[in-house]
Amino acid sequence: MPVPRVPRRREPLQDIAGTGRKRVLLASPRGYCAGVDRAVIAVEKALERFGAPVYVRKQIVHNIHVVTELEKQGAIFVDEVDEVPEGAHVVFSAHGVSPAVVNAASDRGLRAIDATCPLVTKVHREAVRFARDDFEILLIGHEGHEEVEGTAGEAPEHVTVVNSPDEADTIEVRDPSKVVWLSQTTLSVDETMETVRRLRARFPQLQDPPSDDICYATQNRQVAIKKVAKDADLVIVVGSANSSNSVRLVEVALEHGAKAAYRVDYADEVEQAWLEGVETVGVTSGASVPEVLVQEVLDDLAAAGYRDVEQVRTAEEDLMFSLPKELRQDAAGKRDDRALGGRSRS
Ligand code: 2E7
Ligand code: F3S
Repeated sequence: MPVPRVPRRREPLQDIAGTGRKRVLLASPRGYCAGVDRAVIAVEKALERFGAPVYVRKQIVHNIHVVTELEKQGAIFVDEVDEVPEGAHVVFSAHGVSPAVVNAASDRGLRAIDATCPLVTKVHREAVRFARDDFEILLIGHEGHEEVEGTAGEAPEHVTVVNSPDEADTIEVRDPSKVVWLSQTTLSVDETMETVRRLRARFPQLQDPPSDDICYATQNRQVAIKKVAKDADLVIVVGSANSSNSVRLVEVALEHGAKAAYRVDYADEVEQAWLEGVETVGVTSGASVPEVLVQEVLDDLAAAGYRDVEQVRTAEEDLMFSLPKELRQDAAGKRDDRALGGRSRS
């Protein structure tokens, strides 16, 4: 059973007089991307269709609130498919899985529902194709992150993970005339370009991916927070500690002018001391964060005198994905082709 959460701060934030014009700049786009919307709905649909429990391999998305809410509805999160009873339904998380995991689930007779984001599947296909053409793939990303494990697992013999720009200076390749870079979807765009620059300085024949691997949602949220950060004394990013794209938003804010930036899971983690002397608070959220959590931060900020909220919109998002194919038929056997996504519109 999920453990109830103990509030961090019991006292409401105080409206301290003496600060100048208090305001909030609210970044847009923020929050749910199309891949997260689809993955969360996939778990809900699976529960509705097959009944509880439905097993989910890893966190469906990296957000503690989403996971806790789905647990309440009957989802059971496991680390590996060998923890799932034979014959049960298992959902693969939005971050994707390697073929080894797909095979292990099938060997166990599990009924798998693949909620891998289609934009991750695209990167998997690129990895398979370049490996087939005998390229060495330099996968820029964070070792140990589920997405990187899944993508690397498509062609383990061909993939070398490059964790940082500094690693680009030291990695070795077999044949410098046959190298390509691919990347995790949720990296900092600027840092990734720096890694590529340093790789290309060493391997001039390095090939680029056929299209951007850093996804539209990651890029849009970074562009929006850059615009907010240049005018912000403080930036608050709502998102969980293991959410790569949320953590990147804190870093990008600090690199683009925010005087301070913090990540919180919940509004009650915002500390009174952070607001000392602060006129402008920037607010955003990662791609796995439900909007209700942002609203709670805005409510607490309003109590502290930050009632003037201005949206800073740098893009419109309307991408939608259809449900995983295993869920596209309704209980009566009729096709359910409903497109999903776009909840991050605000
Ligand atoms: C899937 C993918 O769940 P997240 O916080 O994941 P990250 O990768 O940022 O830790 O965000 C949504 C998401 C992003 N990328 C889901 Cl591959
Ligand atoms: Fe997919 Fe990008 Fe979201 S890879 S899950 S659209 S952050």
